[in-house]
Amino acid sequence: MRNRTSRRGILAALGALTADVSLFALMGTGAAGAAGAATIGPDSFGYTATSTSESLRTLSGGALTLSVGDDQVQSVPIGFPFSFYGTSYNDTYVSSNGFLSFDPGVSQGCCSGNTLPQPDAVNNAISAFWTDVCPGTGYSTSYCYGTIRTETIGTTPNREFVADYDIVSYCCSISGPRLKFQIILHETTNVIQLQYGQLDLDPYSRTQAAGIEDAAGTTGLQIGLGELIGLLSHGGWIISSGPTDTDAPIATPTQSPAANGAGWNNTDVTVSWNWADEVGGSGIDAGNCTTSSVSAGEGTITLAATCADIAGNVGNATTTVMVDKTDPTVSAAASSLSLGSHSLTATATDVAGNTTTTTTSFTVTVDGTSLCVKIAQIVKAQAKGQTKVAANVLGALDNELRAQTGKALTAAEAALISSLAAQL
Ligand SMILES: [Ca+2]
Ligand SMILES: [Ca+2]
Ligand SMILES: [Ca+2]
Repeated sequence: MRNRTSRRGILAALGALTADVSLFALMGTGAAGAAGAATIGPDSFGYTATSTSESLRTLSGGALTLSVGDDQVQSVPIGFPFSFYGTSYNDTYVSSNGFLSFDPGVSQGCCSGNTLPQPDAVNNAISAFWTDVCPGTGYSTSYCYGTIRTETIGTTPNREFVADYDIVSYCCSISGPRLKFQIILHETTNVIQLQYGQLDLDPYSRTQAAGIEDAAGTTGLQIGLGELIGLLSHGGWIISSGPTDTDAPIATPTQSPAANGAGWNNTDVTVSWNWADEVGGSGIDAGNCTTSSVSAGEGTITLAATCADIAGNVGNATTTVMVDKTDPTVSAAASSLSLGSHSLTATATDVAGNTTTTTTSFTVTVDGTSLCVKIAQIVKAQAKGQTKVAANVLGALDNELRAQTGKALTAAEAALISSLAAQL
């Protein structure tokens, strides 16, 4: 609510800030949980709140910017059925004062938070930071700051409805303190997540409330009431009615394109991790999970990924792909060929499927050195007892001599070499 406090009044309120900071949290039945987490509850329905680290969601450009100004409520579709205290809802009513409700007739909650639970004008509600928040939209554009946006993100069955109080102000200070916090509703698991980024002090010291309460306002969980900046800043709370989740998500990686029958790929490989939490678990925290990975380079490549569930359990996974993007090389000896011009074509395919076809043109000639090489091949083959090889080379030599008789060699020279070779 717009409060035309005098400059003197503002200064007096600022002077009281130091004392107010210590008025933290009328914490419920708080108890130390795993990994230093605080837990509150359960309430009589079975909801328990557990502290977590900051994990703010990033909304897309397609998010809905609510048109609410100071102290107003807007109806927004959740995008999936969400169960709260045993009743399923498709729509929620977002108040510009830091909470949402499932009651179409809910009050906008001006101008400070209240005890949770308590039967009053705000019931059936999830309060992230219920106090006199004021976005710079609607009729309060000229004297407040920031926007409230909503979006349903992710894919079925792990979608999330996010109400994002995006750098909004308290009433009514367009250039004053800023607030960034989110209320996240999870599909399927019906887990509630409260996330906090920047929370600046309220110079007016109005009461802030965080927690949940049922439709009657008689059952609920109070995470905090009072000055909550120190309790909530850059952290989060998970509120769930399910059993305690201590199991990390599991990956079932698949790769694209698929490997060939020998297990190889000849291009980079994309691995989709396909995370899932255990049946009855809190569900994967999609914002903190590796969706896919792409290999780089060649050889046997190990890819790694992580995924947290809503309760904060972190799963790790690795998978190995084999990538060969290099074509094989083709080579052949020309020594068995006859003299003259040749054109040879050869094709080779490696196990990864890379294929090379090479065509080469060349001319075989003969000189003293190559003749000696030929003779040496015959001698070597004979020394190894490879009589067939020796005979083939000798035959080839004979052919070449005949071909060169009267050209590179005189008839007499050819006859002499042939007779000498025959003695080998
Ligand atoms: Ca209430
Ligand atoms: Ca307000
Ligand atoms: Ca789990």
